[in-house]
Amino acid sequence: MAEQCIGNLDQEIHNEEYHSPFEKPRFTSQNLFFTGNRKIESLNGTWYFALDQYDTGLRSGWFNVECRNTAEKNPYDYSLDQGDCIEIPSCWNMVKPEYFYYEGSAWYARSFPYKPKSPGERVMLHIGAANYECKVFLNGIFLGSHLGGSTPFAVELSQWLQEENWLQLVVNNERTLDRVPMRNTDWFNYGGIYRDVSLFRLPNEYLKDFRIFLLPDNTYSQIVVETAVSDSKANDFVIVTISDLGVEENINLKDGTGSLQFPCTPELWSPETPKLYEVKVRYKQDQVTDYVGFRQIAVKNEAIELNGEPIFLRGISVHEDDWKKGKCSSEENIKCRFAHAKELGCNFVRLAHYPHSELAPKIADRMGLLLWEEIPVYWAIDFSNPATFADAENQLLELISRDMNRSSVIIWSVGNENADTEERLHFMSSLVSMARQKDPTRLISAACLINHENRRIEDRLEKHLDVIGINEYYGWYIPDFNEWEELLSNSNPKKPVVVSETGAGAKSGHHGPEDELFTEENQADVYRKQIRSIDESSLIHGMTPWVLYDFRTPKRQNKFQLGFNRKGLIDSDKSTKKMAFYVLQTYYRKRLKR
Ligand code: GCB
Repeated sequence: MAEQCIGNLDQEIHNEEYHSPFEKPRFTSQNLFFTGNRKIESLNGTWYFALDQYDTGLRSGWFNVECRNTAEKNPYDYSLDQGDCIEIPSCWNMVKPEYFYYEGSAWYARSFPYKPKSPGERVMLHIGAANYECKVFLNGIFLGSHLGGSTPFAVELSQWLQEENWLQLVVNNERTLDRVPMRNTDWFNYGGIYRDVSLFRLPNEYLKDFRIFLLPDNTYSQIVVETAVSDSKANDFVIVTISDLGVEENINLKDGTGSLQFPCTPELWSPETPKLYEVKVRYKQDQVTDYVGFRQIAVKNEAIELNGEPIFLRGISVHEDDWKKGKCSSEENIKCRFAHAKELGCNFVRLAHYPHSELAPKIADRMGLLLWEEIPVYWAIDFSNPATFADAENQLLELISRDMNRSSVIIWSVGNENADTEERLHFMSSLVSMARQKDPTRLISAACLINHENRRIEDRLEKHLDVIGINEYYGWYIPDFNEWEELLSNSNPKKPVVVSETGAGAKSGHHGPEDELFTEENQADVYRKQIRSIDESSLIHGMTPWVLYDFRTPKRQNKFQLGFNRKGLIDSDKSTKKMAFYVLQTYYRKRLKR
């Protein structure tokens, strides 16, 4: 046994299949449970940390408990509880200058004590997000791994817990062709555990899933509840209480799941009246609370309707990016982001290009902002690879499961700017069908490319979508504005179109003539022209220009960019507004009155 610990055995250095024992089981949406507003025991804070560029840890067993005990005697290349440390949540790139461009594996380790508090309790580890793969080891045992850099996952620890425990998380953020996204993106590939790590103590039988929504039948008078409990044989009931609406209903379970529709006329949620109700759910010893708004979003007569009224989506796209903290977003950061959107006059925000923090939709629910949420099916991912599809589908399922009760979320987007091939059509239309089947309360979209050759809004995926997102950069990548106007008059998509991206780059403080690239004047001019044509077009029912803040991306290295995409309306300092900010603000204020 001790021999296995030695990191320089031939077998270990020559074995290129070293990773295969550490891939399965995979933690997927099936492992998630209903978190509601349950009590947590936070595992955030200081963890031991070791970069592991060559995957020596997996090759030579850095999880091996015996190695730790004999480390003094064996030439062992890892100290579990000595050496470097890191805070969770964080992106390692932002922690030390020498970690900035690191892409690869890193080992996180910490101990924690455990004492049961009630008989039969079950303990779940919940990780808000780790980019991109995360392998979990508890007390030297491999429990499984998760794929997907922006969605939460859960791992039941109960059966392996001891009085003192060592938890090791191995995170790998390599960019590979089969991942979602793949190697090439226009944002920075931050690595690490950048959302909360928590323990939840659940009773032996607990609520696994709980969804509550207004039935989208135009009557605004029926609430639907769907639930599932941990025991797939349960035939008892779950109780739902909404005191402010005088609701107390039993939902009968059959084989662990149950649903109920009952009459109820809540005050409707909207950006102007973001009314949330306290919803309490009880199942045996398990009690959970959620705060939920009730609204209906639909497409009617080629327009988007919120609660039966046509709505123009005055939006802005945002990345989860901070020049100091990377992808790590605190409640304060998100509130600041949304406050800027509100100041612009937005009623809508596109959370691009991957699921943002779970706090974002919770805050949007309270602040009254509609959201577009998206999975990173971005550019040329490997559409013909079934494993890539399984990964993308699971990311979407995890997102839906996480945010199902968030009234702010009105659109699921299944991807961004993917070439119109057979494989992509099959891949993305399958995602659309799955999302529709899982969630009847939201619209499905994707940010599509336009057909420049035919000068039309034209993409075979459109027929599967409720809302057609189009990314167009007339005035920037394509200088000829006439083509855009021709394209609009040429198109008749018979579905509402949202301009999911448009914009221009400008370095804040750089001024010059309107036709000089990267000046604030040029960016403002592009916005003026875009706004004029969008305003005049009856096809367009919303817009989310690109982008609220300048953001970090290795792709952009000219003298104005220096590692940042400069299409922000606000500088990466998150306070200096460019001229175009005010151009869009003026338009949105005018649009509000119509
Ligand atoms: C796009 C992409 C977005 C880029 C943007 C740009 O179309 O969807 O991720 O950052 O263009 O700035 O070129």
